[in-house]
Amino acid sequence: MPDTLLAAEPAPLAFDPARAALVIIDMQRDFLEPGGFGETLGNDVSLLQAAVGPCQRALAAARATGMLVIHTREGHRPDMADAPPAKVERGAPTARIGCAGPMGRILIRGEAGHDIIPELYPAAGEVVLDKPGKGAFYQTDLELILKNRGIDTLLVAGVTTEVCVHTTIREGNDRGYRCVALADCCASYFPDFHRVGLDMIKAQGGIFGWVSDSAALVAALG
Ligand code: C5J
Repeated sequence: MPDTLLAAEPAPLAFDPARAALVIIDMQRDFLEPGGFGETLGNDVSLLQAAVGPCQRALAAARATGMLVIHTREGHRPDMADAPPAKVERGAPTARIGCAGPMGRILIRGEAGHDIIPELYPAAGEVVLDKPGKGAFYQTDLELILKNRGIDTLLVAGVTTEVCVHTTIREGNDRGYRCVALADCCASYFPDFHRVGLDMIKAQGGIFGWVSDSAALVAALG
């Protein structure tokens, strides 16, 4: 398929949709719904709802073109052997990782809270990637999956902008991928961090990549 032009900052990006993947980061109940990990840290989880509609539109466009779709989930094994004590013990949450909450054990694989929100539920055949850290490349087979599919461009959506989205874009950028943050498909508990996080990606001629949005993606793929 010929290159498609995506409106983006700091400059438009020509990409081949057949060599691109939509990577939706951690749109899990644990981050977006009351009673999950995000709320235990004292956050207003309703702030993340803004990204749901734009993510749905980006996901529909990606599915319509047959683009590779990857959903990630942050979380840990039930025995927590992969959960660093430094992560579990940090801060003063109302319930720590692994503790029982209204959606099951906090940030533990297989629990209701760990699952992806119904609005963005993975379709059959889409990749669901479990990750123990913030970045989607760390201790996962993401790089192998991308290599096997000949992917060179990552369109990144999800939560939270300055944490798991940013870490993944930094990891992808260092590995040679063209990384695009879809601004309205990302959200943060801290609106200022969302804005500045996006600014950091596109500054200095695109030091980590590009910033675009769901409408530009839909237009490019349409
Ligand atoms: C956080 C994430 N914020 N998915 N995780 O702890 O961004």
